[in-house]
Amino acid sequence: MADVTSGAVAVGSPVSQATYLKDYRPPDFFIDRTDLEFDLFNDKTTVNAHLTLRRNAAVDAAPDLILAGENLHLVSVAINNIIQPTDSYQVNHQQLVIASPPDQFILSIVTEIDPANNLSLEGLYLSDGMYCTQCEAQGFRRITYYLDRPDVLSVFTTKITADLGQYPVLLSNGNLDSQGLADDGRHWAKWIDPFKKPAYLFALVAGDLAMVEDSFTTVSGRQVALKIYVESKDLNKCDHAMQSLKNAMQWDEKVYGREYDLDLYMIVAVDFFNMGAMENKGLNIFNTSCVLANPLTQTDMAFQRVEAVVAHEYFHNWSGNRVTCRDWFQLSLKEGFTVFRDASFSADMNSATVKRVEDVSLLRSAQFAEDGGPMSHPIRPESYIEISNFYTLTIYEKGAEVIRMMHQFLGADKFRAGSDLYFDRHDGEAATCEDFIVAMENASGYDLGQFRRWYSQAGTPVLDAEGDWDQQRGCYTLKIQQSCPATPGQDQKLPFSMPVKVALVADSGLLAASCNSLSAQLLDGNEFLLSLTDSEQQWQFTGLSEKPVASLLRGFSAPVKLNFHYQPQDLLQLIDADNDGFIRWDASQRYALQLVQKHLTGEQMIDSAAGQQAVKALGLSLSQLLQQGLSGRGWDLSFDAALTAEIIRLPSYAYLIEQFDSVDIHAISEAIECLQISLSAQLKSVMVDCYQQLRQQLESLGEYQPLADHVALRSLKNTCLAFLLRSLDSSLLHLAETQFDLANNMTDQSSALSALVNCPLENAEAAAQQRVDRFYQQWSSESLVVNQWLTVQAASDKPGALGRVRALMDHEAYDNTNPNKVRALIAGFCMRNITQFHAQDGSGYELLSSEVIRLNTLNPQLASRLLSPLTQWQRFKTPQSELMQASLQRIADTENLSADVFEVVTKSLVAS
Ligand code: B3K
Ligand code: ZN
Repeated sequence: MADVTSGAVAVGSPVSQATYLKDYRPPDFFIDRTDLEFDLFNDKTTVNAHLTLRRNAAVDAAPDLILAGENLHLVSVAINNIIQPTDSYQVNHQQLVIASPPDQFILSIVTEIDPANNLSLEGLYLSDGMYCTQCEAQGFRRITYYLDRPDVLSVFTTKITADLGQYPVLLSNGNLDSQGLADDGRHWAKWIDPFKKPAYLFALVAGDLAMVEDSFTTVSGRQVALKIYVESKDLNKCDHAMQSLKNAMQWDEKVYGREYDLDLYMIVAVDFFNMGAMENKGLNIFNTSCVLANPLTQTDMAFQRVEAVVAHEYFHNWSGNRVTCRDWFQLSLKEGFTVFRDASFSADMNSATVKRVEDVSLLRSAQFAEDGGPMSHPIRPESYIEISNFYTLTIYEKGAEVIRMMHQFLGADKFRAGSDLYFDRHDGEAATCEDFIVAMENASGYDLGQFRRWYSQAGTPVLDAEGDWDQQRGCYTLKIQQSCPATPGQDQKLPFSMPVKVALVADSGLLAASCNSLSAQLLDGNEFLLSLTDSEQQWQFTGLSEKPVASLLRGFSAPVKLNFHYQPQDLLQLIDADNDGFIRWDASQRYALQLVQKHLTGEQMIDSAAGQQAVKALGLSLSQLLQQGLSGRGWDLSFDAALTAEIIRLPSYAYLIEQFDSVDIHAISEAIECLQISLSAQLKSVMVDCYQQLRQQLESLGEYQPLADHVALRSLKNTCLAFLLRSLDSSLLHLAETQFDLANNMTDQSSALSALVNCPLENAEAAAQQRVDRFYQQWSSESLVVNQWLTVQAASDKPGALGRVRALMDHEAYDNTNPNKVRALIAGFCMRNITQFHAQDGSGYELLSSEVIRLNTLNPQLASRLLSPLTQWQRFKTPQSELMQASLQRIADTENLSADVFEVVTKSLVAS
């Protein structure tokens, strides 16, 4: 009897039931209007909801109306203004059932809620004395009883009444209709949102907020007021978000033909927020970390994140709000597409190659791990226990890769025609992934039949490629086999359809060739787009003038693992001569990975001659790269400095862990350290040169600006610094000390701090500690900077990290109910301090499981996310795997597990 798209599971409920896609049926009732009145008081909030209901004539509707509700105190129920006797309805901890109501009626429900004690940060809650909401996915049911499902779209009006002194600013979706004074020093504001929307896009804010205002004239000449609301102390940190918003609005008009629809666009920054931001119609609510940006307090990376998240939420106005999702299984319809859109935007605003490298890096480490772990699910899942657990890298990032593959197959023009058709056809509706694919097919004439498997099959496909060179015929034969490992509930997989972009590379660059296969398309500049559809396929490239190195999966054209037996010298050739930045970076990662693998099987990088030789060859190649970019007066901007920084950086632990079936993390760590020491010794002099020249060049560019070129130079400079401080040469310590002491921007200051804190030299310790203390004194009043300070310390792999983390948990700056603080310190330790988190005695796991148990009832979403490193337990060798499993069991044995934690823990343990 529960409605199939909600499937609410109350916190603490003993049975957590699953909801299935196959059970979807349209709603029994529609809500044409939702008129809300909020009376905010410090001890409670009263919500008066008037719902204009209409039975869905198109379905064989159940006689009763079933509304979802959680943690609500029901005061009264009225139908058409007549208060109903309590025996005419049923209410329990997750729903209100009205027996056999009329076909059309107005239902008025009065509920009381307690935002001040709502630490879950879902529904209406207080963030540092400011009321705000988070309703996606199922938070609205914590505000009032409702058909809390995305296919019920309604016109909302919202009247908010609150104390004028404490809450002078009252906001909701849409346009301000009217406002006035009320009794007892209170005031009110009424907002009307003319666009129909599902309840998950509802928002309310009440607080003492300052505001920055600007405006944007749309392509059709309409003026839109843009307002960013923050605490008054943060008014000097809004310019970048505002500029990013205007850039995004313009970009979406140009690239997707999408214009903004309301007269007002508001962003509110709050300090207590479970994720990055939320795209509520006309009233986005943002984590402060994704809005505020000032050169003194935020890094280049933070600037870029603000730009990306502001754009992402703005793009949702079309991909998510105007066209929303039919049910939560379709989440990737809005999220995958919107991530694809924001990634394209960021690529246009910054270094496109580096954006690609960053995205692929995240995908290959964290998303691939998810795809291969116990929570593995297709981008359109078939069931869930708690939908909050499915806001995953798979839905977002792999979802975006799937859209990207469609874009490659169709080409930019046909893809645009498809997206136009999709928006036109489904405007004002709740759509499905299938609707999107059909629109793409209809507009392009392209058959996406087999391609649909990306939506239903989980797991990361594996490509095993082989190349064969026929010198006499000048012919290179490429054979690719594809497979996909079993994932929970899916033993057998059918072949995927995917674009594999390839080229053939020689010292001189890309070679001309021809290929007469129907599944190969010659693109501009000697690249081929291969269409891989079978479990095994072969292509012959002829007319080659010399033996090539295969450059495969260019631009990371499909989200797969590629196995190919590259010889070390082939990889160096790709680093040197390929014109695809992703491939050059990937080749350096592969080279380093080969070194680590060989080290683990005995070809030690320091002790064996062959190992030394192999490191030296890589060092030579990297050193040439740095020398090419450096002219006498600094870095030549025609060489992408940001990409160079990525190429010289060693692979992350997350990536390396993914490459082994059975992970001995401490052996990997030892290998990486050897590589670090050998390479930094070899590259020391070129890096010092590079560092000094970049420093001077940046100085000559004047004041800090978050421009792509400047960001690139700082990235390379600080990558060199991090390298140099790990080179065991104490004469280089002063570089970081001086940079810290003289820094006029947070990128330089925090990079120097991090370099010092991670410096393995004993005599660095005092210098590091002194800067750690000074940093805190300087920035203790800046919450976001304090978060960076917590992370730098938590991520330091110097001995004793756990003790430092425990001490910081008692520090005045730490608040264990604020997700940003918990992520900075606890996730900072568990996800960025891999060796200490995996300490032999299990103490890292113990810390994490205790925190998960503490947060389980307070903030289940945060608890469940935090626990994700433990879900990977089966990948590790003993004793790690056993200790991790024991920690999971300890969580599983806890009473009153939230649905969020219950789902992740049980699925992780079942997989054993
Ligand atoms: N749509 C929101 C995410 C909501 C998460 C709810 N647990 C942010 C975004 O993707 O834009
Ligand atoms: Zn989103």
